Amino acid sequence: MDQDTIAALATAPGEGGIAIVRVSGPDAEALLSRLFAPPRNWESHRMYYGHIVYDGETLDECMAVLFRAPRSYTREDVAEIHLHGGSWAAQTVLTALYRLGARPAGPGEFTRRAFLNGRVDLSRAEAVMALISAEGGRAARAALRQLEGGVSGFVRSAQEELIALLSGAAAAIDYPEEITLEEAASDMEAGARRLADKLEAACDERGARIADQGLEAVLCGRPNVGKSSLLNALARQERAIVTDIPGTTRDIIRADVMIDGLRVHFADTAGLREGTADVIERIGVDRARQAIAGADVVLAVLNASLPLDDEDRQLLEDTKDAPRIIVLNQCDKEMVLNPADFDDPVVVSAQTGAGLRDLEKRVAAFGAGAGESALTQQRHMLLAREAASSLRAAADACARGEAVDLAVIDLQDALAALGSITGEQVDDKMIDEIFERFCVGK
Ligand SMILES: Nc1nc2c(ncn2[C@@H]2O[C@H](COP(=O)(O)OP(=O)(O)OP(=O)(O)O)[C@@H](O)[C@H]2O)c(=O)[nH]1
Ligand SMILES: [Mg+2]
Repeated sequence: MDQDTIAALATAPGEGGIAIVRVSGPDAEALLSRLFAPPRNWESHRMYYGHIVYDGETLDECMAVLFRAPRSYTREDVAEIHLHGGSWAAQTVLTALYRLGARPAGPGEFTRRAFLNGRVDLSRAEAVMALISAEGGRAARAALRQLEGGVSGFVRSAQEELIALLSGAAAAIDYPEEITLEEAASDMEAGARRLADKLEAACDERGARIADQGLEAVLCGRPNVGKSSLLNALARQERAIVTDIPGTTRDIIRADVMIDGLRVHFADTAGLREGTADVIERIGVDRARQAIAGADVVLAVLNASLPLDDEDRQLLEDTKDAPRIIVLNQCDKEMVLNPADFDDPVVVSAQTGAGLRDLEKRVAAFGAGAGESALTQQRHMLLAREAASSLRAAADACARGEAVDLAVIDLQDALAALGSITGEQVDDKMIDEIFERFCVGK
């Protein structure tokens, strides 16, 4: 256990209704008693009303609570002082605490203590950070599942399967009359491949990225079909300039929209046309093509009130293998294009808003399942893949008829990689790296 007592602002700095100062360590109760008036007989987990008084001066009116070890966030004695929001009161109280011997907490230090004192495993500690920084409902849900032990549970069951494989091998080595080495090798090969498949299936990098950072949706189409108008309608604000002059948009214009808990980054691009003499427009068209290549979903926009031209046909051809939604815009006008001629199009009007909700749902469907795989954090996926590749090496060794003991070494490597996910086997440097990504006060 760390012997010093740490303190920091636990709430976000800046204006707010309340600011919470958190203190953790052996002196938490003594420090709280020094500052809190009137004197109280602190009962654990109970809020008290009073004032913070230091050096004869009343710093703020407050509510305070003491969580006695081990029933606290860090498993140490923890005091929380709820002050009026705004940074002044909290800063003066923190200064007083530091003068009385508390040390300013480093980033993530409270959660680090929770981990070191065995209250949470590493994957849950990381979930706390993921939850704090979650940008949308989907990212938050993934973090919450992790916090509730989803990752730990998954890792534990994989470890159990691995241990079963290892004990099967041990049995074959120790009792050759009960099970032949060939049988043991073929069981181990099958088991190792099965578990490697399971670990790889649990990693969905694309889904994790989409849940965490959002979905890239790119609006493209020939000039004047209404891409910028659609962007503005989806963003519910005038982001892009709209005119009836073809070639209005040159730079990529972005707008972030939340659709059913999923963050979607819409990008409006320059109208695609060949042979324009305008240098700026040509650069814009190149950028548009790059954006299309990197999109999670491409919205190929057509003007439904005009017949298809060569540029439309080229766009449909160029995007046919991409994740794509065909959007027939300007349906408020007389329709010339027949929706039945297109592959599952969405018929909309940027002007009246008709069909926009359908379009949103179709876009969000490209993020379906994002963040719902068992593992969603880069570090965890990396280790799971490492374990899977050790398992495949073990399986290959068995298939080649090599000694079972050789495969056992690979299985042990896999076990070590899995252990690093929950922190059963981690070194100090890794712990430092993980907790340094936290903010102060957590
Ligand atoms: N009636 C009607 N007019 C629309 C609709 N969408 C766009 N327009 C009009 O079409 C013209 C072009 O719209 P923009 O949104 O600038 O088209 P764009 O595709 O961004 O064009 P570029 O930036 O030049 O590539 C403007 O005059 C819009 O008001 C629609 O759904 N219905
Ligand atoms: Mg435009």
